[in-house]
Amino acid sequence: MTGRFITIEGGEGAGKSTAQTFLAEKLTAQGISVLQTREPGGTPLAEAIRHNLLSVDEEAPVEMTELLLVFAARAQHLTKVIEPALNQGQWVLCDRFTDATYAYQGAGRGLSAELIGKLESLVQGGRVPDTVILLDMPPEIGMARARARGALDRFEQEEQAFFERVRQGYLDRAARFPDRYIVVDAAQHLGGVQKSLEAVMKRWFTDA
Ligand code: T5A
Repeated sequence: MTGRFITIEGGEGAGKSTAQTFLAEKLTAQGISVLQTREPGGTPLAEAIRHNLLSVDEEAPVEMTELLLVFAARAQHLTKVIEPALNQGQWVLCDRFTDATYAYQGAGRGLSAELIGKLESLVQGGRVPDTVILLDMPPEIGMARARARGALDRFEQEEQAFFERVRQGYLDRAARFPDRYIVVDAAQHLGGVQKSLEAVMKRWFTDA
């Protein structure tokens, strides 16, 4: 028995953590064993890499270093946390995964999808999420939420055009992989987002 691998994606402040907590509570109530995790991060070493990636006080990585650090953290996280959990039949809810790399390092920074694809194969073999929930919204709404929360991290300090490219990068991936992607309008009020998520879950149980 293997579990289901669900990732939650979107721009800054799109509501990913909030959505993940909501999904975890609902799934747990259905008797499903859920593991909640995030990227970059999910193990002590991967969290240390996250700290370096997001920090505005450390030396900023060049694009290629940023890409390699993201995949280094992912290799650790996948091997130590995600694969064992799936093999034990747990459902893994992960706040961001490789689709974020295509959106941020690919569409955002301009690194080629071919290069990202090579690293994806190297690090993940054939492992891809069963479902990617994309919380889509205009970047300015998410950035207003991020600003309201306090100091901005290194990514959050990027210019508006960067976030527009990231958003388009995600939407292009969603169009390319319609079987895996579910796009949710994240600009609606929280109750509306949760209703959409409930509809997604209903589909999982009817399809099962
Ligand atoms: N990154 C990551 C890469 O560049 N490449 C990669 O491969 C990977 C994996 C990680 C950074 O790393 C980069 C991208 C990122 O910049 P992060 O912490 O995952 O950073 O990303 P953030 O987007 O910064 O995460 P946040 O925690 O800021 O945002 P969330 O989780 O999307 O939003 P959340 O749930 O914390 O909500 C934000 C606020 O909005 C409210 C919440 O209560 C909260 O206050 N909210 C709503 N308000 C109104 N209406 C709704 N529908 C709401 N939903 C939530």
